[in-house]
This record gives sequence, structure tokens and C-alpha cells, in this order.
Amino acid sequence: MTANSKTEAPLVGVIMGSRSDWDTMSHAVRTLEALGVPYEARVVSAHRTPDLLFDYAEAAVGRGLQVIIAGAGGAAHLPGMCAAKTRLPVLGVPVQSKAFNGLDSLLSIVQMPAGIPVGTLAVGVAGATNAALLAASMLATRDPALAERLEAYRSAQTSKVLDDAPLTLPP
Ligand code: RP5
Repeated sequence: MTANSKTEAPLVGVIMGSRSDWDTMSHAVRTLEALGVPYEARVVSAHRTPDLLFDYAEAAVGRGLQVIIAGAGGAAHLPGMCAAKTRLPVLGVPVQSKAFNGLDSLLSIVQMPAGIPVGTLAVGVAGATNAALLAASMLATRDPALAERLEAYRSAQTSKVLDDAPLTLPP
């Protein structure tokens, strides 16, 4: 791994509505670290800190961010409101909620009106992981070294599946 995802200027902003989203969103960060993608991670709430959200989204381009990953649960307005305030691609991660298992989060994020897109991922850990992989894919179109690391990551994943012992019936 040549890139240092912790010390270089962040290219991906990972934001989440609450600290309670970290169990899910940490998987996005873990994946960005595995790929050597510089990132920052912050709690920014659409409802509880709306002015901070607007400031963050408005400053994102000028600060050099290239993709924003936004995770939230329940009435999950964070990704959509963030997308409304920046031209950067916003990837939305629906966090699994207690009340409706994340269906509320998913519908809040995916049903954007035409004109302001949010790339919506799966509910929960799979969505957080894939948001990071998608962000890396976007950045890799202009970063050959990252493209190589991404291909190595995918090859390792393929090998792991192929190398797993064959399934056998329990005794
Ligand atoms: C949303 O409300 C957050 O994204 C979180 O998923 C949910 C619950 O937040 P807490 O009450 O746990 O802080 O804004």
C-alpha cells in the first residue's frame, strides 16, 4: 500500500447523522483505509446541526473533496440535503433503523426528485462497504495507482471465495 489514507488531504468525506451510525459507517472507513483512499469522517446531522451540514456541503468542493458518502437512519434526510448543497457525487447509505429495519432510511434516501441525485446503496454494512468501493471506483478513473489497488482488492476477494473449502453435508 503506497497511499496513506489518514495523513493525505481527504478526497472522500464520510458523514453520518449520529454517532450511533458509526457501527455501520465504520465499514466505509475501513474499506477506504484498505484501499489507501484519503478520507475524513464526521458526524453532521441534517436535523440537529443543519447549519453545519450546509457549511460542510458548501465548502466541500473548495476543500478538495471529490466524493461524499452520507449515512443516516430513520427520516434520513442527510444525503439528499447534502446533495442539494453540493455538485459533488453523494453516495447515500441507509442505516438500519430500529423501527422499520432500515426500510424508512432506504425510502428517505432513494426517492429523490429529478434534478438532485443521490447514489443510494444497500441498507446497512453492505451499503457502507459498497459506498466506499464505489467512491474508490470513481476516483480510480483518474488515479492509476488506486485503480491497481482496487483491482488487487477485487482479485483477493475472488480468490478467497474460490479457495474456500467445498461445502460438505453435516454428519
Ligand atoms: C438519524 O437518526 C441518524 O442518522 C441515526 O441513524 C438516527 C438515530 O439517531 P440517534 O437518536 O441514535 O442519535 O438522524
